Amino acid sequence: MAAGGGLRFLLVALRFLLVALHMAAASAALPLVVNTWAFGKATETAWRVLQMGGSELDAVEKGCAQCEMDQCDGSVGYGGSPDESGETTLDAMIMDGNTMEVGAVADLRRVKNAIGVARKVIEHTKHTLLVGESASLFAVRMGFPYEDLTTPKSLSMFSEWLNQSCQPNYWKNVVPDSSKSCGPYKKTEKVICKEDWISSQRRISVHNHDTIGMIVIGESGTIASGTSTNGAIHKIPGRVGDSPIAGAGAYADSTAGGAAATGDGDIMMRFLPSYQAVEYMRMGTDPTVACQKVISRIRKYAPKFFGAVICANTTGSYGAACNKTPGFTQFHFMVYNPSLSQPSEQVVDCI
Ligand code: SD4
Repeated sequence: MAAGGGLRFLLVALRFLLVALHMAAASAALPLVVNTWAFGKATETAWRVLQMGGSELDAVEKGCAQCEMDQCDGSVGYGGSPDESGETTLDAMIMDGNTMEVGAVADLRRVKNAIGVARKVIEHTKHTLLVGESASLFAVRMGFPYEDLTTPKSLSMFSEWLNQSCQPNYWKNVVPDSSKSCGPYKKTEKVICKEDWISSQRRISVHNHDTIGMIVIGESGTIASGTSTNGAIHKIPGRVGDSPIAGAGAYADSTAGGAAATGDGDIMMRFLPSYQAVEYMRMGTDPTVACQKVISRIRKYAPKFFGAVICANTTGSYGAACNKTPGFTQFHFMVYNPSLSQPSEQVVDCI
């Protein structure tokens, strides 16, 4: 009897060990594609690019471009997040974790393939970030067509907002009172400088999130990352968020790891969360914990900010974290690695 019990215990222990080994292998296999939200077609495209012999940068570019074409969640790419004048503008970046080169565009107008243009910034300039009309001119020189980014849907979002007295918006310390009426606004004499962190929750939330952030790690350990977004709905024209900023929207260093962020960029970019997460992983911190640490740091100042971060280290281990708020308790992200036969949607409970 006792010997039988011992054997059974041994078998159970062995099974646990096998499951644990399998899980370790599943979470640390290369190559790896991880991206924000349940944007599975983007994951699949990036994976296919790698399988066909493309580079990690190619995979990030084409994966994010898939979302730009599909208007993932109706909001990456054209036809989403109209600004205060009704125009859709795009932000994107791509980073090479071997050379630490970054190409980025911000406030890009009338060009759909923002991450494609960002890639051209790496390939054909010595700059890092091009913005606004001049970025569009650069895009045209690089062979991208001018296209209208407005759609019937973005027009109706814009007119709905106008009909709601331009609520919500991003102004403060102005007259007329921006919490009640549309502009044009003038500055008030009295300026209340304290940031209303709480109100940020109203502006970008789980209902209007926009960003694909992607990390790709090749078999050799080369890491690339990137983002593409149409930013914050009803933004003040000229507003640029975290997504095209290296270290904020995404970061990659083939000697440490990769990370990408999504959420309220006006708040998140002040903390360079992607850079910070990569630095935590460089010190040996597990990717999930690295993601959690950057979320906790931001939360000290902005308890109700909307945001999430994905992290992956050089071995192919990955994780994610998000800030728990009443409307946002779980974050969905996508993973593809050799232990999976298709893109896998994963969920993490927010902290
Ligand atoms: C921005 N971070 O422009 C982007 C928006 C976003 O999920 O990621 N929403 O602020």
